[in-house]
Amino acid sequence: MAIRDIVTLPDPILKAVSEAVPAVTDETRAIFDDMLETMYKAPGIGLAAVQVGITQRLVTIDVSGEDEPDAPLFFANPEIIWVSETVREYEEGCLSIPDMYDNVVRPSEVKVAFLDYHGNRQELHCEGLLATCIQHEIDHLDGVLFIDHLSRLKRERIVKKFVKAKKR
Ligand code: GNR
Ligand code: NI
Repeated sequence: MAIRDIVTLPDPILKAVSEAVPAVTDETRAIFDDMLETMYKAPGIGLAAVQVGITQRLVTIDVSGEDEPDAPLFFANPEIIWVSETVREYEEGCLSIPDMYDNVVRPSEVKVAFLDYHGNRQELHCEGLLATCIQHEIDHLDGVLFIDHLSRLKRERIVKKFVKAKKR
């Protein structure tokens, strides 16, 4: 396992649409393992492969609390197959735009189909923080960041502030 560098704004790779994996192989699992280690080290609750420069549709998530045992989740080719009509607003952040936060409104529950760590097809009903996080991560696979859900004014303010902070 290895910790990989996390790509930050304004790297254009963050706008890339990632490619579906044809199958979950040992090579895929090696990427999953590195992603999990990188995510825990950051620390973050989710990571998309594109954030470590790999444009494959792979996501790791762990929304367990600090005093709970680790509960890693691995998603290959995750697809949202159902969304609730109810929404939830949550203050999001992103490891690719460190220290910038704003409220994003998304469906409060989603059902996701994906291939797990072993390549088995699964469906998972997500709510709460997990629902917010999986939607944030699937957005990354489509080149979308949480700031793309904000008004242009708010987005441009965050990008400007981040780029300025990064230069210091
Ligand atoms: O660590 C993270 N926290 C977070 C908080 C609210 C909504 C989404 C997230 S995901 C983020 C890690 C990250 O950037 N994943 O892509
Ligand atoms: Ni992110």
